[in-house]
Amino acid sequence: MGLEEEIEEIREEIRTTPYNKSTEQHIGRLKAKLAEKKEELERRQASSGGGGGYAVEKTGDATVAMVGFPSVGKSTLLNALTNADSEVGAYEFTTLDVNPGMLKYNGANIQILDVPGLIEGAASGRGDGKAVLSVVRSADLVLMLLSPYEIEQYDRLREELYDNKVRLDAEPPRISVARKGKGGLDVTASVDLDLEEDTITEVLREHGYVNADVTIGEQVGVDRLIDGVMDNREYIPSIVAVNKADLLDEAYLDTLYEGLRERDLDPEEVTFISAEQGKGLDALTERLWDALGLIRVYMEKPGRGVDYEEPLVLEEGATVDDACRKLGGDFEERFRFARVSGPSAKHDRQQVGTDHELADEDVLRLVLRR
Ligand SMILES: Nc1nc2c(ncn2[C@@H]2O[C@H](COP(=O)(O)OP(=O)(O)O)[C@@H](O)[C@H]2O)c(=O)[nH]1
Ligand SMILES: [Mg+2]
Repeated sequence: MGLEEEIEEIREEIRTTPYNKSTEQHIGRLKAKLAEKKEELERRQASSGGGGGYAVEKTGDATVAMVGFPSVGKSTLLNALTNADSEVGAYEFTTLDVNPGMLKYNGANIQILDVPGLIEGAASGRGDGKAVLSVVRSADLVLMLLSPYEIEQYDRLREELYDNKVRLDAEPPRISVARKGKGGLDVTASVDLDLEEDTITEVLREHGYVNADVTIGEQVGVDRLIDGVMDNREYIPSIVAVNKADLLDEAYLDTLYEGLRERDLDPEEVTFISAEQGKGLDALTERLWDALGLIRVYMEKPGRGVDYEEPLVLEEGATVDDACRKLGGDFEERFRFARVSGPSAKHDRQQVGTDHELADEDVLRLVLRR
C-alpha cells in the first residue's frame, strides 16, 4: 500500500470512529500516526524535486501574505496598495508565481505578497503548491481576501492553511517535551486535563517518544497536543478583508454579516474595500499596521537631530538591544547606554540600558564607545 493510500485510510478511520472516552486513546493514536505519515509524504515530495527549497526573499520590516480564491481581486489590491507592478520582479516557478509589492506606511516598509497558488496549486498537491505554502508559513500576517457573495471561501482557505501546518490566530501550545535516557513517559500538567493520560502517552509513543518529560500548561485536545509535540507549526495572526464592496447590495448586508458571525468573524473587525475603486484602502492599511504590531522608534543622531522621516521599525515589545541589532554594524559592541524620550520613558532623555523596552514613537539616542 502506498503512503497516500495509508493516509487516506487513517483519515477514513478517524472520520468513522465516534469520539468518546473509550475511543479517545485510539483516535489520539490515529491522529498522531496521520501527522507522522503526512510529514513523511512531504519529505518524499520535497526530495523528489519540485518545490521544497523555494522561498521569496523577505525584505522590509514585515511581510504580509495575501490569500484568496482566483478573481477575488488580489492582483488589483496589490497594485492599488503597493508599488508593485505584477510584471516586474514577479517570482515565477512553473505555472504559479508569487507577486511581491512594498507598502510604505508610517515610515515602515511592509512587504505584501500576492500568493495566487494557495488554492490552485496546493489543492492539486503539486510540489509547487507546497512551495507557495512555504511563503505563507514565513509571513508575519495573513490577509484573507473574500468576495461579498462567496464568504464560504473563508472555510476552504483556513482548511488549506491548517492542512499545511499554519495555525491562524492562535498561540503556540504550552507544551514541552524533553527526551531522556530512561524512565518512560512522565506527564506533568499544571491544569486538570480533560484528556486521559493514556491518550497523551499513546500520542507521544506514536511520535516516537519512549522516555521523555512532558509538561503541559493548558487545557488541550488531541489536535493541539499533536501540534505541541510536532513543534513545526507556524502560528500567524490573520485579518479578513471583503473586496468588491462596490458590488454589495444593501439588502444583502444582513445575510453577509450573519455569514461572517457564523465563522466567528466580527463584521466590525472585517474591512470592506473596493480595490478597483480605491475605497477603504486607508482603513485596510491601518488594520494591517495594527495587526502586525509594529512600533516606530525615531533615532536621534549626534549633531543631526531626530530623524522623524525614516523611523526604525521594530516589533512590539522590542528592547534597546533589538534596536541595536536591527541597526546592524557595530552598535551592539560599542553600546554604552541609551537615552529615551517618549511613551516608554519615565522622563525626557531617561538613561537606559539594553534591556529597556521601547514603545511606539519613542525617540532613541545611542551613546557609543569610540
Ligand atoms: N467590481 C469590482 N471588481 C473588482 C474589484 N477588484 C477587482 N475586481 C475585478 O475582479 C477581476 C479579478 O481581479 P484580479 O485582481 O485579477 O483577481 P485575482 O485573481 O485575485 O488576482 C478583475 O476583472 C478585476 O477588475 C473591486 O473592488 N470591485
Ligand atoms: Mg491575480
